[in-house]
Amino acid sequence: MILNTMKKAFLFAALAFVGALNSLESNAQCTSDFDFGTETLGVSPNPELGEQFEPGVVGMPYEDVLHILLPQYVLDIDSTLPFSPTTPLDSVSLATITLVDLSDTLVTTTLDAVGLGVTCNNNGDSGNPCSFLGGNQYCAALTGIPTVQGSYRVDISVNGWVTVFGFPFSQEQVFGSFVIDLGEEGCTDATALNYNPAAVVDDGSCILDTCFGDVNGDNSVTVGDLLEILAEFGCTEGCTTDISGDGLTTVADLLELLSVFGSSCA
Ligand SMILES: [Ca+2]
Ligand SMILES: [Ca+2]
Repeated sequence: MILNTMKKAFLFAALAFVGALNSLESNAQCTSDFDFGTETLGVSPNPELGEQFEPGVVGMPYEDVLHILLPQYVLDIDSTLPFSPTTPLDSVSLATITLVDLSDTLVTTTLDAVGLGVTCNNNGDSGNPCSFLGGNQYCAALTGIPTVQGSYRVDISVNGWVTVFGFPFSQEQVFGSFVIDLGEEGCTDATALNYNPAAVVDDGSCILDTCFGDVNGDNSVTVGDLLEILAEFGCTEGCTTDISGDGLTTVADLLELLSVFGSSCA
């Protein structure tokens, strides 16, 4: 009896586990819902518009989606190709994705090696989910948990297929202008005092060098600032030259100013 209950509990646990796996899979599935407007060919993010994959934080779940709109005709991709204007683009399939380490471009790695993977969704249009048909919009989800820090160029190699005089003909093309940064959460402002070069996602912790003593904003502490303080000397409310932080403009501010007099800030 007890054994039977245990068996049932085990079965239930196993089913729940399989269910969890399935739901994980469906979470990774993207939806081809990007608005390309009137374009016949497009990609998002689009490196030509300065767009890139979202940066990833090591140890934190990552997800970004690549949207692709394929044209109906081959010449819409490359008008110099020796095809007629009505030659249809049969399909484009993903061949390989290689990561090139931007700190040493001789070093390459794989998505898998940095903790990421690709899940294509071709809306069920063909057996290979990473095979996309011409004239349609598709997507591929980039998901995982980054395991290493680094800045990588994402070289996406695809095979484009056309049928010429009844023969399938393929051409490989590499898209190498995507970049993905993997690192930490921290201060990403290079001018901040606590700038973290490994930070790829800003967590709002940046402490900016506000150029102490510079009340007239010219990035140096000079007689100009001294005159500003003297002009507001004795101020007790809403003082713009209160550098000591006590709410007043007094001799304390003059002394603070003199302690950094002559300094300049970057
Ligand atoms: Ca100044
Ligand atoms: Ca003061």
